[in-house]
Amino acid sequence: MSVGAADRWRIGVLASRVGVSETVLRAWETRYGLLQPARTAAGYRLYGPEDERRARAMVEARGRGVPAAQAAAEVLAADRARMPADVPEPGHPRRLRAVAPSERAPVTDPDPQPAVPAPARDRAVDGPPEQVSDQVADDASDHVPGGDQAAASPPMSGLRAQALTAAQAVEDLHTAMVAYDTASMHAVLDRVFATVSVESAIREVLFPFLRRVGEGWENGHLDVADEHFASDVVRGRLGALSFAAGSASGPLALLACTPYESHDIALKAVEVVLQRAGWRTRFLGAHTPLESLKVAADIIEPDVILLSGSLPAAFTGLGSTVAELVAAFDVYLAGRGADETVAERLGATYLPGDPVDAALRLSRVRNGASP
Ligand code: B12
Repeated sequence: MSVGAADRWRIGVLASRVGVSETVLRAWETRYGLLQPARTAAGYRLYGPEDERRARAMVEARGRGVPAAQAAAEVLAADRARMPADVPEPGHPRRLRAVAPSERAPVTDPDPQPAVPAPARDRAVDGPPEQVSDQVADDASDHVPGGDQAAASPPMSGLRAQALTAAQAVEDLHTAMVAYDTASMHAVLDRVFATVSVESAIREVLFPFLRRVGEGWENGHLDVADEHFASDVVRGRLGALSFAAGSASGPLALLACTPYESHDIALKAVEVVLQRAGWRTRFLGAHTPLESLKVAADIIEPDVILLSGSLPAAFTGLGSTVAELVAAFDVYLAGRGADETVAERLGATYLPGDPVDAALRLSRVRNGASP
């Protein structure tokens, strides 16, 4: 049967014909290869009757309660059984190859869940992180919507009987990210932050997600645009958390990246955790000239300066201002670009560990413990 122009539809049309959202269709396409749109000259997807048939079969299977991954596998298997050998199979790898079949752990339903309203922002000042974690998990357990279980991945720490696992959340974030679906990314993050402590969310979801984005960029499966988009969502979320006032009287930390350093998300995470531990913070962010850092430090007189650098050369060629900073303030170095040797060379102190560890370690040091 030949397919004419009238039988090709944009995604919105297919969505209304089949009765699911565009987001769900995109997820079924990127995740399971269920749909095989053609492209217009301008790059828009055009779907045809075969796509509609597969989408309807998927809807029908989902209606019977079949989990999404299984439903897609059944629809695609039925198609393969019907097809002559020389016809390209549905479910072919796509440019973004968001999740290759072999990589697919048991998956959750990509159908967007209703977003759980984020709990009140004042959760950030509930108390020390260790106490917050379990409390938040308990409070949230009634509100987290269910969904298909990712039975193979362990639940996030502090999590009781909820359906959400860290691996599943990372997976869902990735699926929404490759579809440039900001709302679904925030819906996933709403669920995460409603379920575990901020510290667990950072360590078990946000960073693994960023690392996965980095791998995707490195191996060519993701575009720089994806990386920028993902970074913006994560950083925005951490920025919103760090907006909390924090303590009015705790120690004061001045946070900055070295002059050539763009990566400031980890430092933002340190800020969030420090604030939750009762610190006051001032954040100067990426590409901070050391002379400017010194100007700010002279004005606010921080108890601690934390300099962050991810790139190997982040702490080289910094000039003489470092010596002035180190002479006047308690300066710590952190990030991939820092280690004991670098810190010793600059007369500063190395702060090891991931951002959550580092922030908690800094707090302990301020309370008299050794680093
Ligand atoms: C987001 C991102 C960006 C964003 C940054 C946005 C932002 N506002 O931060 C943008 C797009 C700007 C960017 C730019 C570049 N990026 Co980039 N980027 C990333 C990505 C995907 C996530 C970074 C991140 O926040 N990770 C979260 C942190 C917590 O995880 P982590 O890096 O594994 O860090 C561990 C420890 O080192 C430690 N840690 C790291 N930083 C800090 C900081 C503090 C304070 C503390 C306490 C601990 C700590 O915590 C983690 C342990 O759990 C990573 C991939 C990855 N693996 O992380 C690449 C990555 C870091 N980028 C990389 C590169 C090469 C670049 C560019 C040079 C690319 C280019 N050619 O332009 C530029 C750098 C420009 C510059 N002058 O800095 C490489 C670095 C390789 C290397 N070591 O040299 C990575 C690893 C990607 C890759 N796989 O190759 N990037």
